[in-house]
Amino acid sequence: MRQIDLDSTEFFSRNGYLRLAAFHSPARLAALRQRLLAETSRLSRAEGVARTLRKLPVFQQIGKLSSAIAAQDAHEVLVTPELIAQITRLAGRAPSGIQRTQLLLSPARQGDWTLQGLNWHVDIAAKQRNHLPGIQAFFLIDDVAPHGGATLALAGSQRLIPEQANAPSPLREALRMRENPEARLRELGVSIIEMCGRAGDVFLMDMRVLHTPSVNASKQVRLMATCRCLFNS
Ligand SMILES: O=C(O)CCC(=O)C(=O)O
Repeated sequence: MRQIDLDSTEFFSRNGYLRLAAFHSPARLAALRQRLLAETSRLSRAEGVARTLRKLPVFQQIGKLSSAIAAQDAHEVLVTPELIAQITRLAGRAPSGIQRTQLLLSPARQGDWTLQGLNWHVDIAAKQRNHLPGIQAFFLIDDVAPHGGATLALAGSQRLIPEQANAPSPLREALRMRENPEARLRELGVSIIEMCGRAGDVFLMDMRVLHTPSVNASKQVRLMATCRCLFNS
């Protein structure tokens, strides 16, 4: 097993994420990947389902498709003791809770890729800005191309949480900009990363990091999954 070294720990604490390339082998993912491809293909050929999906806003399509397919085996395949050991090493302590793995599936050809109108959010409110509340793992079950619907994260945003929850956030203002939000984000010391790559890659993300679903502009269904590991304060 590859160890998380000091450089990785520092990278994670500065950027709020870490990519573990080829963490799972293709052989480990093969049966899950095949089943999800078969199920998503069957659903896209079922005229009623396909029509319902097309009528939904882009991000609701993800929830609808993901919940239409059972994911019992995904947790055992993806959330291995080795992964929990890596998360424990990164956080300096073991998670106090590990949620069940959820599928993140996007239909193919959702439209043009864009940074406009995305749903940037954090999943849990950090009680203390300096406390790591959890690490969320994102799994690539199949290859995901750039603009192929991978989760986007705002690397470094965990360092810029406003003191008051309702205080104006320069990050949110930058994300709403119509022209070149990325330049303004760079000035603020953060950058957008797209969790695309090869089947077997895993991204670990500090749960204070802003992230969002994105549009799948590719011809291939997006097969990802996620699991949240939480820490007591
Ligand atoms: O890639 C996606 O669909 C977004 C996932 C997400 O926002 C989450 O799991 O919290």
